Amino acid sequence: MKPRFITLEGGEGVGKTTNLAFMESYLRTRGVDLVRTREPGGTPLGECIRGLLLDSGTMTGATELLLVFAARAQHLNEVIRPALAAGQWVLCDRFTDASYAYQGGGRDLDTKVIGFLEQWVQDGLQPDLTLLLDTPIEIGMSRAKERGVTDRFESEHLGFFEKVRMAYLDRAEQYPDRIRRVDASGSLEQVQAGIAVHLEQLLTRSV
Ligand code: Z5A
Repeated sequence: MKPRFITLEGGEGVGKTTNLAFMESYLRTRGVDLVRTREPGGTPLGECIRGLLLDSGTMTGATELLLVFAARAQHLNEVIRPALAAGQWVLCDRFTDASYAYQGGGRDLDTKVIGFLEQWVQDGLQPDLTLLLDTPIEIGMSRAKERGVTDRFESEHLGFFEKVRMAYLDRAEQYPDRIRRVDASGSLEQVQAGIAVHLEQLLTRSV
């Protein structure tokens, strides 16, 4: 099987972590050898950058954008490209669509700058499949709140998350072949049934 690069995206508390575990076990059951990773993070340096992004005080949007791409450059070099080259699938919690959604949508940064960084750092590498877990903001926020801990992003106002969601939905419209929206507002069983449909399509795709 050709190694695939799959990313999982969505706003606050939509269930990425929960469903990534489901996706990992679904694919492993089908005989897929994979690496599960996340952004920002995935490498020792990337995890340090993640700490800065989530826990430091004020930060400009430009600083945020440069940090997520710094972590991504390291992640691609140390984890993602080597895994794909070794024939392993890569399952990644968030990737560059998050930069378009959070920094482009949420922080109103110029998407041309994001596009330039994307081209420079990724050099044409794109996920084969991106699942966008989508719920009305209130559902995701209330799920996240139940967990109790709040980071720098989670302290943002509702308008910020609305803009993030809209930017994600715009991306899905722009790249319908790669980004598949999954309704994440139902029960876990319903969401996972939706995810499984897309995984099956990928498992049976020959190119
Ligand atoms: N960021 C960025 O700005 N730019 C970038 O380029 C990148 C990232 C890559 C950290 O991401 C931050 O980095 C992120 C954007 C920024 N900030 N935010 N917000 P993260 O992915 O680590 O953080 P997160 O979005 O806050 O993820 P999360 O809080 O861990 O949420 P989640 O993984 O989507 O949800 P979960 O933990 O799986 O589920 C939340 C709860 O809901 C949990 O108790 C579940 O049991 C429950 N749940 C899940 N699904 C269901 C259903 N269907 N029904 C009922 N309950 C459910």
